[in-house]
Amino acid sequence: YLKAPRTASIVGCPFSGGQPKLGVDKGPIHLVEAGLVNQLEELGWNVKFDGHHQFEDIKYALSSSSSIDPSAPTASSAANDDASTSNHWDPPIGILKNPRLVSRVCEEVAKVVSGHAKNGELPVTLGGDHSLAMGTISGTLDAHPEAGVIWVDAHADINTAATTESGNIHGMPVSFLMGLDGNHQAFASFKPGPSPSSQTPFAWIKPVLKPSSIVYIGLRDVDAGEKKILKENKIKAFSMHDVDRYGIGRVVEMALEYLNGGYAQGDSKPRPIHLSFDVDALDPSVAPSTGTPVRGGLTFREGHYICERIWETGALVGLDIMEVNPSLEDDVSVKQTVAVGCSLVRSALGETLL
Ligand code: 5AB
Ligand code: MN
Ligand code: MN
Ligand code: MN
Repeated sequence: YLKAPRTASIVGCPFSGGQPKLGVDKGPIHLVEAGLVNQLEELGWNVKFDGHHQFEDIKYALSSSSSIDPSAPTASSAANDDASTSNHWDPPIGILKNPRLVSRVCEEVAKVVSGHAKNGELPVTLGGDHSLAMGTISGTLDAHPEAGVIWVDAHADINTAATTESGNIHGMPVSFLMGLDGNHQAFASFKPGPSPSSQTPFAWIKPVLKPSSIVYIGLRDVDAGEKKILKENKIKAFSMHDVDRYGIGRVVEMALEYLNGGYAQGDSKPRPIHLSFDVDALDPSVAPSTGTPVRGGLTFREGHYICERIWETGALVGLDIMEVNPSLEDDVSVKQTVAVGCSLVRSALGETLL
């Protein structure tokens, strides 16, 4: 299995603002320090990596242009392990935490990913929390408007501002990408101003993801409001129950057939695929160091099989590895989770096929 030599661009995103636990911003640093760049080069890839993205300038621009009263009450300011503790320049909107920061960071990521993709490179984004997928998928769809998304996760990440109970935006990216109603209402009364901090968050996101253009694999912890959204929008989802029932082989075939159904008929070229992989899709015994682990997940092989099979289609145009948190669990667990993150990337980039 030898594909033409290609360039992979590593987009390191040390970002944790979409959820409350510190440490997930260290995920990309650990993945790179574990040797990911060399590993991909050994697979024959030309790898571009010019350091992790620093979102400090975004924070600076937001804070220094803030027109928000610093004395205004903010959300939680209690626990110091709470990365969602809000900044005076980014108070919650409804219960959404860090909305301006998450929005601006994802906007930046969208530009970077789109740029690489339009350059014919394969963007590999290392998170960071899964709110970043608003950026990566916006970027992929900007370069490949016809792409479909395979979202591998324990969670559906499709809460809207109207359904979220946590206010953590890493549980919401899909709803923003689809432009679901529950978000419009939340921002309808927002009065945008001229400074970066006073613009309406997420207004830059084009609702480019059609409900029929995404398939989930691995779901097992879906909120009631999310279940309703999945049903109403007829979104294709393979839960862990389906993985048990059909086996991972048939599940991935069904997912690919679904995305390719009606696509480019008469053309043998498969539909481009963006794979967004949240490591909490894997069982916590396989990937323990992640912020929202849920029992009963994918085995090591099931997770890797998904990556291998998607590589085999030759249609992969974007990859995310999200939610590795090296601050959670013991050293052995961290090493294991980081190693799994690296091997998922290698599998998606062709390692395991002979
Ligand atoms: B992850 C939950 N549905 O909205 C919420 O890790 C969890 O990116 C979201 O999949 C998990 O807060 C987000 C309860
Ligand atoms: Mn998840
Ligand atoms: Mn997720
Ligand atoms: Mn998680």
